[in-house]
Amino acid sequence: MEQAGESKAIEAHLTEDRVFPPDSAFTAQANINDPAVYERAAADPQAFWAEWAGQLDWMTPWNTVCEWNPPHAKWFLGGQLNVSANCLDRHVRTARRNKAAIIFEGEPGDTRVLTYYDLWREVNQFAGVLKNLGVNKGDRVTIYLPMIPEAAVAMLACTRIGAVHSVVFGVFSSDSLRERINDSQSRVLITADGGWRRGSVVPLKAAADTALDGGACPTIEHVIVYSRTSDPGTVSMQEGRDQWWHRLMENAPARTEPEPMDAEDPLYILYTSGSTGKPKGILHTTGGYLTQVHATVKSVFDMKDEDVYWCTADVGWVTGHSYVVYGPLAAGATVLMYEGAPDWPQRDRFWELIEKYGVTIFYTAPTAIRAFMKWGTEHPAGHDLSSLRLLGSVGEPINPEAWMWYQEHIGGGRCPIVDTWWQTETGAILITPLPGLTATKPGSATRPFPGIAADVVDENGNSVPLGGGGFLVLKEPWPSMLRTLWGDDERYRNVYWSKFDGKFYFAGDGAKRDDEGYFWLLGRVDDVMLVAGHNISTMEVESALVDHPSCAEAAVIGRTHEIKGQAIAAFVTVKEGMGANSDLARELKEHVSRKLGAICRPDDILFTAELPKTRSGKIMRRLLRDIAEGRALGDTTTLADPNIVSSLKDKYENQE
Ligand code: 6R9
Repeated sequence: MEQAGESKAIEAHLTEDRVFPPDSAFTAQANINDPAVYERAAADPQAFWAEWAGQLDWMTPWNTVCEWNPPHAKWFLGGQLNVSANCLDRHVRTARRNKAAIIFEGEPGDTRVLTYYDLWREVNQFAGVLKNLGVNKGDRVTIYLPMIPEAAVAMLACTRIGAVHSVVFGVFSSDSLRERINDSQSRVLITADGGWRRGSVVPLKAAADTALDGGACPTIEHVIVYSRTSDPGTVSMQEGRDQWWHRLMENAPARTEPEPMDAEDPLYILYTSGSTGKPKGILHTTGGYLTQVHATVKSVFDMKDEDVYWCTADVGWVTGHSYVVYGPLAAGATVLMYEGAPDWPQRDRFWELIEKYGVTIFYTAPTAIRAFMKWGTEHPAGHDLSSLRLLGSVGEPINPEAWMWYQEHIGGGRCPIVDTWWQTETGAILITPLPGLTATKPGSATRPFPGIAADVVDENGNSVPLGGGGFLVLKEPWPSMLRTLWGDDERYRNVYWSKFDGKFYFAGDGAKRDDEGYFWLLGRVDDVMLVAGHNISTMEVESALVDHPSCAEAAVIGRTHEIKGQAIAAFVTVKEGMGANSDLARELKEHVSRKLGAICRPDDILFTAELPKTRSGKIMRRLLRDIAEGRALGDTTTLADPNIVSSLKDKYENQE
């Protein structure tokens, strides 16, 4: 989101009456089961957050909970702590010492279990490696690794010595890597020879070499290479610059003491792509961030010592930072980490893993759920998923149809679903059910987490009455919020704070609230369509399409129309074995019309085998708009598969 959309109010068309009250047995055992938590937190949010912060290990206590000079917040001022000490040392002093911290399964089927003590030992040593290479507190380190335990080791080792990490998603190109290294001015790059994806090697070291070629990243002094996929003898290493991880570890000290960090010291930078311009370096700091990721893991995922928790996100995404590494490890949880693709070697790999490790909590994205729906129910049905007790969703609005499928075919009708709304910028979950308290409705992220002041407002910043739609804003600071954009505070103010004159944080999303105050996320406001004077959310039309038994996934956009202003165009993938033809197209248009009203009826339906998505699985409607308007395609660097848009472009142009 670079500028905010123009819409006045987003109309709500979709109705959803199904309600699932919390199960009394679940509530009885839940970490949070006193409904008064909402009022208590609303009455004194600072006291609420201070209570959670008090559950961490502090080296020096804070003296001020929150200092708010809009748009800059500081939390737990005066306090000092270390993130790796909170994720490791305090557990190693207890019976968790020998508990599995990370259960790893590589795509080829290799497995490793690291206990808290193992992870503590590795992090101590690797922190020593970084120190020996001259990395100091405040220095930046770029991490470009596959989804392997060393990614967590590298991140935690940085936090141990106070270095600021910038993780770059392992499948990003050399250009993206170079841009991110140079923006953060990293001194060290940590990478691997490669990682496994669908049976092939993703050549990370080769991509890193291209990024660094010819002195293109002048700040990089050292490259550390982990050997994952090949014989070290076959990898090209640059003398004086590149060193093997395993060699460095041989000479590392056994212990590296955790550095006391101020609560507001930078913890990490994570780049997200803006729709225009260079990527934004989201900056998170130490004390508030750890407080909120820990609080949400305990409250939203109901994390217990007995759980086996699996979040399928890559560490290169914020979900991997907050809910694979920092939140769960701060809570002393057992985390399953899987390297590869869900359909390798077969489409049941995820269900096989859940059965194999007895996973109890499973957190994934709607895009994955829709892929599972498309592949058919026989894959989960072939496995015993009875260990599961809680399911989560994140990344996009989840269509009611996908929600129902998830509940029935994965959760066995028994598991609460937490649909969690948040962003790279928010650091942690902000809108979500609490599984022991909240009655859920398919497609709604339900209510703000206790202590979070979310609202839906109109163009003038006035709160929209219940039942209406508008812009999602945050009216008070929260501990894990971004502090600024790395090196560009002015852009931070412009992007997030300018729409409502510095008063509210504007998330860039549209939302409506129902009569009970439940939040229904409607997607990015930049995607909202204006059809004959009506503001229609792409998300609602997509949900109506996915509700049809033949439709697997849909992406909807507005294209220019002489009379209506915009006409609705839908790109649709169908389920396995369904015929994509003009009869179905007609039927789908009718179906949407019946569900949402004639105003929402798509003018065009184009069938396609795949939709263009970012690497974190979000549909890129901006590119579909370019296709439909016959424009040159905008920035495609964050696409998972750039071939999809070019073939769609051909298809679109030839149908007309
Ligand atoms: C965590 C993450 C943030 C954007 C956000 C919104 C969308 C995420 C959602 C959701 C509806 C949910 N989003 N979770 N929309 N319901 N449960 O995804 O961070 O990659 O920064 O994306 O994703 O549009 O603004 P990030």
